[in-house]
Amino acid sequence: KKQKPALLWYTGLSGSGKSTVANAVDALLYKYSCHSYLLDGDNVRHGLNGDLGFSDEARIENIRRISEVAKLFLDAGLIVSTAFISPFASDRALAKAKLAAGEFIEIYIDTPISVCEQRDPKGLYKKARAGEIKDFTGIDSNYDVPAAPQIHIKTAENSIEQCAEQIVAYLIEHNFI
Ligand code: GGZ
Repeated sequence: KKQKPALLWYTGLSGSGKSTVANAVDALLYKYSCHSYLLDGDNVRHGLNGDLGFSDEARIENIRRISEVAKLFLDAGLIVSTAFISPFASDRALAKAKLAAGEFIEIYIDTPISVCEQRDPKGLYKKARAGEIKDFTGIDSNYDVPAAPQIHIKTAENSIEQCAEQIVAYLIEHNFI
């Protein structure tokens, strides 16, 4: 059975678990013999978008380029995942509008900021609270909570494996894989 191209658009706060869940989903997709690719900060913000910071304008351009690159991968037939905060609903809507109906799957990684801040794997929340980092999402930069995500993930209540299974179940149910 052939896979159908899809864009798994992860959105959520820093430390919410976007990359972790997306990597777990990608590992499952590999087991299902699917051809997939994951775009995240590691392979995009250091390369293609190395010139961009975290002002509103820079984030808008970050997401615009990511959505264009994702579209290219979709054209090649892949199941693409993007794991970026993507804080603005208007930019997520623009990404969705570039694709065919149903191809854009918004995945809200809904982790309370208190939990993200407790995890603080890179010490960024601490720095943001201390005023050493400005424009930090959830502190002094806005995050628009998705109004109607296709998939709603709670990492504080479920294991990574359960979260990944929930997403793969959606893909099976909607005949993407
Ligand atoms: C938010 C920041 C900031 C500021 C650096 N605000 O937890 P991380 O480290 O690995 O993920 C965050 C990442 C956010 O980059 P994105 O490309 O996903 O953001 S956006 O979609 O809004 O363009 C965090 C780190 O970069 N980081 N400064 N001020 N996150």
